[in-house]
Amino acid sequence: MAKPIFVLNGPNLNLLGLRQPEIYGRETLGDVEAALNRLAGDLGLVLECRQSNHEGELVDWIHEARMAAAGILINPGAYSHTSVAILDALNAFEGPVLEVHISNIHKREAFRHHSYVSARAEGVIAGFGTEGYLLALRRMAGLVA
Ligand code: CA2
Repeated sequence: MAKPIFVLNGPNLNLLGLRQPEIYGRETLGDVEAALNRLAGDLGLVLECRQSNHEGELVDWIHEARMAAAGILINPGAYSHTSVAILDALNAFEGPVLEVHISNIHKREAFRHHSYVSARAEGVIAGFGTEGYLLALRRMAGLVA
């Protein structure tokens, strides 16, 4: 059986749809994951969707992906801007990595303009709202085909 795509969401993204809809929209993380799973079915992909508020847990899941995943679609949340540990873990993963940000990080505070993860990602989507996850998944289908 084909390996799944790991869809990893970082800290505070469990609050999607519950707070700050003007920045992050009204869809919950459950809504986003359901839409991703529907699209994955059309694309012939299987997803493993996880969210964590803990840097080390995300690192552990990226290590797990080395054996278990065909690709990683990740919104590292605020860890994008701080985590060399997540970058190092992604550098040890051999498959494609796509980075998603719901908001346009370049239009926001200066500290959000740099992402460590972007140095490893095949592609980055920012500012397309939650639709960015779906666009990234379409791209992922091409990368793992
Ligand atoms: O735009 C994105 O997707 C971000 O990765 C979201 C992170 C932020 O730190 C990054 O700079 C950009 C924050 C996620 C917080 O998500 C919330 C959602 C609803 C309510 C509160 C927080």
